[in-house]
Amino acid sequence: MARWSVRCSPAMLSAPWTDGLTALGVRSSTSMPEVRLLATESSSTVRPFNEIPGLWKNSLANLYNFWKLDGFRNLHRIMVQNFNTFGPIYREKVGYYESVNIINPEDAAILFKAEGRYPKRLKVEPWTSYRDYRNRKYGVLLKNGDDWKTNRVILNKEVISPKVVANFVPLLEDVGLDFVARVHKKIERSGQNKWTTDLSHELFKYALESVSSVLYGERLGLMHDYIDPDAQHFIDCITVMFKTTSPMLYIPPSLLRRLGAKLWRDHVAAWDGIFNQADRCIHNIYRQLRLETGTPKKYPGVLASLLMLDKLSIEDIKASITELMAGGVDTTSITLLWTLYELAKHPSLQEELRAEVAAARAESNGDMLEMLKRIPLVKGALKETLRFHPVAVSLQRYITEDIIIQNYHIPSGTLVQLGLYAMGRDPKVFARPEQYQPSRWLRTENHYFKSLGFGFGPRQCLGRRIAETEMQIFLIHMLENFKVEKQRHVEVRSTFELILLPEKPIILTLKPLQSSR
Ligand code: 2DC
Repeated sequence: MARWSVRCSPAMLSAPWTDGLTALGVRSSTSMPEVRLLATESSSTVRPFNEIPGLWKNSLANLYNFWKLDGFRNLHRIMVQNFNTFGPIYREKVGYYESVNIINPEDAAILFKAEGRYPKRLKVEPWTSYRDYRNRKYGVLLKNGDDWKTNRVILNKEVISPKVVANFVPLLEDVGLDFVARVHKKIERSGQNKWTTDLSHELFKYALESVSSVLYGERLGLMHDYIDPDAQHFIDCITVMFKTTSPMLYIPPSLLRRLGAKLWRDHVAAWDGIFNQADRCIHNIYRQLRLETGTPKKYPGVLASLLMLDKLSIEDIKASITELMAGGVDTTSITLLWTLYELAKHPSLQEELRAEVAAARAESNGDMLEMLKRIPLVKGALKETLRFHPVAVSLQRYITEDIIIQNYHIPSGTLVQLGLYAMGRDPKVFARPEQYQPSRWLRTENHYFKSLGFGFGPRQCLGRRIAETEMQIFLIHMLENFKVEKQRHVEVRSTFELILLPEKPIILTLKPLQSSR
């Protein structure tokens, strides 16, 4: 089978194939003569959509197989297996959803160039069903078309533009310092000069405290010993919400709702809990804002900024703020947990990162915003974590024009998925993928469409800058204060619960760097 890929314009599809070949020949004649050879041999006819390999003919049988393989929890590994069986492109139909799957960065580039003006990803049906059922508005995550664009453009300015990120830094730094103080206290109380624990609960609180402080400009107080039971309930609801979503990707929620199934009821209860907590936070800020007069002295948070800007309806603002709050807990905390786990496995890398942070601190007189510009290896570590342990198993788009990938014609309107987890572990894409090497993200290598942990383009993760800043600040503080260690080598795999997460608890030990404090 000829294996090559090249960027194609839609014109190449309708034009006589010689045009395509000329384009190819010109592009590759100097660097890759073998590509031209293959092209003349086999691409005189681009192969039709129906010839893409894969199991797409019997969707019910596939659903049954999927279920037998425990596919609801193994989606990522099944995708890897499918790429091994069928090659870099395959078609699939499981239950009611049909897609073309790809794995190469060059093909991802073709996909994202065909995403159109209103990029659309796979609809997470249980999430829209809940909102329809409870009569709540969709936030920017679930909106499409013009409505999506208008909201997204306004939100971008308040959430991911570099200008506002500077406002987040002092807020996030406070949370980071409180987290460190809390760990020191735990270590002291243990009487053993170390603290061994499953950090996930602490990280959930850190993440919720961080995202809330950015959104609301106010602290929830989750770094104390006593924590508000409502906040804990919110955290638990998010976990249940994700967990109950994945089976409903394949079994229509409308059906489960009519059957009164427990899965649907649990899902509704989880979202109810999430919305109630978010509503309370939003209401609180809204009331304060009406009492205040004049412009605030300090940065008031994303919500207050949006309300004062007065460009989106209050209902639209609430919907997107709720999504950011719900989306900003498990995603960052799990990424941080994986990162600490990798640092514990690689003590010398840990030292290297610590040295980078120390140098950055010295050079920037402790100014956090300046420090963040001087920690390329720490940033590389986060990219490396997202490569090996991505939050999202895949990125998807409904393409808005015909494209050619791996010499197959894919018609406009098709759902095309990039297997992000599979790509991150493919030795053809990343040399020695099993090794954790933050340095591979330094400028020496080619990163063309390889760093996709937050997606790509105008539909990429809206919370990206909050998440990145929050995680960088966390790592800086942790590296400056503690050594991370782990017990014997135990390999922890990922499990799919809509997002990918560790299949079992990760136990880590934190030791203070200066042992006599
Ligand atoms: C799950 O096959 C697997 O960022 C499906 O913070 C395809 C799919 C579609 C949308 C993806 C989802 C997967 C994983 C979780 C994602 C989601 C879009 C946004 C969401 C990637 C890959 C996430 C985690 C958001 C969640 C915010 C929400 C709680 C309001």
